[in-house]
Amino acid sequence: MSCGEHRASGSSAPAGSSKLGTGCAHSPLWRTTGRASATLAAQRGAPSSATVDSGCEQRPAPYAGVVRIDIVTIFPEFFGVLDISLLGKARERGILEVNVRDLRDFTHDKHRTVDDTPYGGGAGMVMRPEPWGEALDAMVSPTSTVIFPSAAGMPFTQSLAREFAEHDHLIFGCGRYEGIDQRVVEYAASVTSVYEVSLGDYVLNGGEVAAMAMIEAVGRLVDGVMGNPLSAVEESHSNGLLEYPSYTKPAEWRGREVPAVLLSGNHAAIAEWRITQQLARTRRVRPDLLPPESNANSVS
Ligand code: JDK
Repeated sequence: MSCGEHRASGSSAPAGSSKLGTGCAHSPLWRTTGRASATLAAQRGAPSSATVDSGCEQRPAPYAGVVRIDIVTIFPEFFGVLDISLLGKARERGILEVNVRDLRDFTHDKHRTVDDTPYGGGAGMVMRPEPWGEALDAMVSPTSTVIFPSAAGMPFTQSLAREFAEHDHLIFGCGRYEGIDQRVVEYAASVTSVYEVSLGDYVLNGGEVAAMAMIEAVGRLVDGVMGNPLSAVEESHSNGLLEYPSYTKPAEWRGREVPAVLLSGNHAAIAEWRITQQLARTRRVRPDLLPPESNANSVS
C-alpha cells in the first residue's frame, strides 16, 4: 500500500470526486487580519509531534494530530453548539481548534453587504465574491483544505470524513442565499485543494448545518487520536453494513424481551446473530450498500 492511498496529497483528487486541482500557491498565504470573530476554541501549544508524519507504517494511519478548522459564515452564532457537542475533550487536549469567522468582517461598505443579484437573472441573491476572496486570503495556505458545502457537491461519506481528519487545516465556506459566486471556488482551487461537498440530496437554507454535520463527523475521528483508539476500533468493526440493533437492561421491558441469544453468553452465536441482523436490515432499507448480485432477488 502506498502512502498516497491514505494520506491526502495536495494535488491529486480522489477518483470520481469533484475536488478541484491545486494550482500554484503564490498568492497571499498566512496573511492574517485582525478581524477574527467568535473564537470557539483557541487552543494553542499542542505538541507538534502530534502531527504524525509517517502515516504508512500501520494500517489505519489517519487521525494524525491537531486539526485546525476555520468556518466562514454570516451566522457565526450558529456554531455555538459546537462547544457542547464536539469540542469538549478534543479542545481540552488541544488537538482540535475551531475558529468561526464572520464573512461580513471582510466587507468594506457601510451595510456590510455580502449578496447581490444574479447575472443571467433568476430568483434570489448570490454571494458576492469580494468578501470571500478577502476571507480566504486571510486564512488559507497551500496546506489548507477548503470545503464548500453545496447541494451540488460530491456526497459526504465516512470515508471523506476520514480523509478530512488527516488534514491539518480545514476551512468551511458556508454560503447562504442561492450560493456563492462560482469564481470563489475556482480561486480557492488555484491556491489549495477544494471540495464541494453535499450532505445529502435535499436542499438546506445554507451551508452551516452541512458544515456542522461534517465537523462533527470529522471531529470524532480526530478525537480518537488520543487515549482510546476510537478510530482503529471503529474501522475494524465497520463492515460496510448498517448497524445491528442494540439493547440494554432490563431484559424485559413493557412486555418486550431482549433477543435471547444476547443473554446466552455464547459469543460466536452473538456475533453471527449480529451479522444476520445487519444483513437483513441492510437488504431492507439500504440494498444499494450490498453488492449488485445480492439484489437480484430483492423485488419484494
Ligand atoms: C450551501 C445556500 C441554499 C437554496 C438553488 C437548489 C435546485 C436551485 C442554494 N446537502 C446540501 N443541501 N443544501 C446544501 C446547501 C444549500 C445552500 C448553500 C449548501 C448555500 N444554500 C440554496 C437553493 C438553491 N436551488 C436546488 C434548484 C441553492 C447542501
